[in-house]
Amino acid sequence: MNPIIDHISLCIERGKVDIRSPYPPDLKGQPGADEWARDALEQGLSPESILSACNTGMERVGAKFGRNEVFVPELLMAAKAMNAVMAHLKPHFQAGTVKEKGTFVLGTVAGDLHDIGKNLVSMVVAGNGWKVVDLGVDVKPSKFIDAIRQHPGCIVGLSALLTTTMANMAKTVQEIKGQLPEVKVLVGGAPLNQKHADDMGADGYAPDPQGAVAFLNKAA
Ligand code: B12
Repeated sequence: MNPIIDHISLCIERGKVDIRSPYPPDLKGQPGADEWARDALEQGLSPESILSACNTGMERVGAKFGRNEVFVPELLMAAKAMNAVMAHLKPHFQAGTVKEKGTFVLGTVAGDLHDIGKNLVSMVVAGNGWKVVDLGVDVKPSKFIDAIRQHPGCIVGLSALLTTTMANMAKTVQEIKGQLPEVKVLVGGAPLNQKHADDMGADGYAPDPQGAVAFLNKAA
């Protein structure tokens, strides 16, 4: 495996954003996620392999968090490092946009502040020819409904990363379906599976951005 991939995973896991970042102290003065991502692309590594390296880093820091070995500040630094990589990847995922196929209204549900996965879905879906209306994080059902009314014919995507906010996701699906039954709703996020989606009354579940694109292209 290319050593740059390991560097990227490590920078995400340790929250090393760029060479100027003094955090973490033992990596001070060394290149960070920003520089390694740029080098990786210059060396011809694929955006997908770089993204996969980021996910490895995120999984590792998430597992450490689960074992109480690191805390929220470390997760925030990991997120910041991942955002530095995503800034390099964005043009690659958005390349090749042709005529818009439709509108995808996307957001992280109420109570949930995780947006890295949602942002990836947004980038890849936009890169596949869809207009994305990103409502951000902590989005209440009423805000989704307002956006749907502003974009007739849209398809909706909901993201949740916490088992606790899955209940808010279910409520959001129910409120959308109650008021606008014709609107198709796709759900995703690490704690979810197809059964959760079915139980919530969603039209689809996808584990990743590629699955979201497949759902949208089929639903369009
Ligand atoms: C970074 C992070 C944070 C950052 C988020 C920063 C940000 N801007 O997003 C911060 C520090 C804010 C944070 C806070 C918290 N976090 Co946190 N966090 C993480 C961490 C480490 C990584 C998440 C991530 O970005 N993964 C990488 C992305 C690319 O993956 P993803 O989000 O799963 O998205 C992919 C798929 O799920 C899918 N997808 C996502 N959304 C959608 C939507 C659609 C429509 C589709 C189709 C697909 C899809 O596609 C994406 C790309 O493949 C995870 C651990 C982990 N390994 O996941 C914990 C984790 C999610 N957090 C956790 C917890 C507990 C918290 C806190 C409660 C901690 C606390 N005590 O305060 C708070 C909650 C804050 C809140 N109200 O939301 C737990 C959740 C446990 C649970 N199951 O409920 C985890 C699992 C850590 C753990 N091991 O315990 N966190």
